[in-house]
Amino acid sequence: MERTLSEIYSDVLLGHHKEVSKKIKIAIRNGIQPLTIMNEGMIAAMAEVGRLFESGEYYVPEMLVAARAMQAGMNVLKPYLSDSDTYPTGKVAIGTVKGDIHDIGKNLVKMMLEGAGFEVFDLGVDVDPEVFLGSLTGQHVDIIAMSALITTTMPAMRPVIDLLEKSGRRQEVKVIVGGAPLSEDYAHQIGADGYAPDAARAVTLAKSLLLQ
Ligand code: B1M
Repeated sequence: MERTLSEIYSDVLLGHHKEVSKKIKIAIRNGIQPLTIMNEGMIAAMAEVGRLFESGEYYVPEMLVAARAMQAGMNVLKPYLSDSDTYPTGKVAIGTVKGDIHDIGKNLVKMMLEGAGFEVFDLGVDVDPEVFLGSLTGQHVDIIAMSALITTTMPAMRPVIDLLEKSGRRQEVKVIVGGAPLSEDYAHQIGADGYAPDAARAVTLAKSLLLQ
């Protein structure tokens, strides 16, 4: 089991997307839990990609091929990440904030929410505050979910909440935030309804907010 996981880890790190897909299928056949594959094989590899980038051993192209391998693996894992406990289905509009094009974490949150029975509208990356607000038009949305991966794009979350307030629509929707540089405290400061450190806890948070 550990060998397959470490091969998945290395293949994500090196951006071998076909190998990643192949080995994930083998891991699933061998009974390794999808969340173990995701956390120990794939997310751990992306953390190492970040470390290598910081230390100057990786550049943007290496990050990009690793991201492509990660995305290929996520597509294989998607059907296995569903949750049988799907009682409070709701609607979520999710996006990565203005100025930020990182979407792997956002896509993972989306996949896990869908697996838990939520209907998710994906607004994409580099999303303007007006587009978050616009997602409420013509449909009922329970939760707006924002992701940010860079310290300089975190401040793009507050304008979305301010715009919801100015337009008089803040009370009709919950706002949740997440992404590596975020914290519970930051979420509180900007007036969000909740923060989740990872995709699994984003699902728990979304479910709990629907019950409020
Ligand atoms: Co960039 N990048 N990147 N990058 N990148 C980081 C974020 C960085 C930390 C790398 C580093 O220096 N160590 C750094 C930011 C530093 C900072 O904050 N100051 C950085 C930088 C600097 C940049 C550029 C500026 C580089 C450049 O051009 N010089 C540039 C910025 C572009 C832009 O957005 N304007 C850039 C570009 C890129 C690529 C395009 C090459 C690529 C992204 C490809 C893509 O997303 N399609 C990329 C990548 C791959 C990374 C790292 C290596 C990996 C990110 C990732 O996908 N992780 C990243 C380093 C790192 O994270 N260690 C890095 C895996 C993913 C599953 O985790 O997204 O954290 P994450 O999601 C987690 C949680 O955060 C949480 O759930 C997920 C886990 O379950 N979560 C939520 C996320 N969103 C959530 C929302 C929620 C709840 C939970 O509720 C709504």
